[in-house]
Amino acid sequence: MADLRINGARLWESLMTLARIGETPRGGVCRVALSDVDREGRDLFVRWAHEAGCTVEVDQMGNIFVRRAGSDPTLAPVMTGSHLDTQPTGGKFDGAYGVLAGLEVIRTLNDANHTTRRPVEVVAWTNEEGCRFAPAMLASGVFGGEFSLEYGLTRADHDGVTVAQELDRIGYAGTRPCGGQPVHTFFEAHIEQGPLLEANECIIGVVQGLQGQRWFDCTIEGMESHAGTTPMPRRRDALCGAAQIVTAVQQAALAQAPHGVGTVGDLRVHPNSRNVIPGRVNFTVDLRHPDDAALAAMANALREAVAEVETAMGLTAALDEIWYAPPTPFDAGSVAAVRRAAQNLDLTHMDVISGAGHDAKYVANVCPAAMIFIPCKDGISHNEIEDATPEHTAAGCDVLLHAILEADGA
Ligand code: HGY
Ligand code: MN
Ligand code: MN
Repeated sequence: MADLRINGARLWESLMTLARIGETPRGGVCRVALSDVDREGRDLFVRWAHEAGCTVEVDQMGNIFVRRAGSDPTLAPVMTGSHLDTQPTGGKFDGAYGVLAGLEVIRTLNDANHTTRRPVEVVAWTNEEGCRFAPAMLASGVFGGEFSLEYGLTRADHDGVTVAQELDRIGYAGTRPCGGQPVHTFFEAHIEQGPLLEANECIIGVVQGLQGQRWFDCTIEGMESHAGTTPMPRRRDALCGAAQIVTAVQQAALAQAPHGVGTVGDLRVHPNSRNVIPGRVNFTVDLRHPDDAALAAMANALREAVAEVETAMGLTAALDEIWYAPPTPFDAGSVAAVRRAAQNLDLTHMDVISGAGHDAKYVANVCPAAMIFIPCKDGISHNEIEDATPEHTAAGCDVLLHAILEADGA
């Protein structure tokens, strides 16, 4: 089996076919979680799974489990997978690569007529991105026991529509319990979404773990009034207050250079009229750092900035920390299996820490887990121009294949 290789052309073709579902005019993909387009992508994956002779189960959070039987059904499966949902201006590879690389491993094992001892499962996790329903990695989080099922199902989007309602609507409200099943090992293949592999001319990232992140929702209340008649000293301008906090987020991250990052990605102004002083602003804050203490310092700096704006500008602020995900190291044995596979395949590789969150983070709560990164062009992701190469997608999938085969033999 050491000489077994996946079919890179078939994998690339599958990636390009899936990318047509939700494709955007700029060549990206918009398959926001539990939308009709997400359902179309799910349906395609399920069809391909059946064509590959697999069984398919859907759990209570809509996670899709594709299983290829092994010789001993009593053994816990070796699992892989990622997510099919994307950002609104997402790319062809974020998430989709890990799901279709898993499917390609199954197709390759079928071609080789190889029966593994353990079942091999490929999972498409619901709502990894967290852009429609916060927090991110919601459904893998329920599977990994980080969040309750009730919490997961009741997360609502900006229109108040819940995960449960959307799972029902698109026909993916499964009956399989979410979590509680044994998993031997979980491997996730993903584009790096950053610049390190390209900068170091490496094809494979051996992911040591994920950095920590804290998400906040912030509401600033001021006073709507006339843009023309209200003198500046009498204003309580919620957007001016929010603007100071946005700058404070940037300063908090820069103060923890080079690894600290801080982002305000979603900001809504009320009433959003050009000649009304904004009375309310709602926005999100995403803070991340590989070191927990530095991350806590960034969060404290944010809280201080919010308090200052309240006092100085006569505004009312509510800062709600909705999610804390500490830095997570992966299982050393599984990380070593990824490294061995890259070495045996003679692929350039380097150790990396993931700047992005991934489903492997929460699956690691219940079993040994590790990740395989491949480069993406200029390190760009969460952007419609996200790009990768057929060579790299194939190489990462070969590493996934051999890491799975090693785990199967373990
Ligand atoms: O935000 C992230 O890191 C991931 O894309 N959910
Ligand atoms: Mn992703
Ligand atoms: Mn993403």
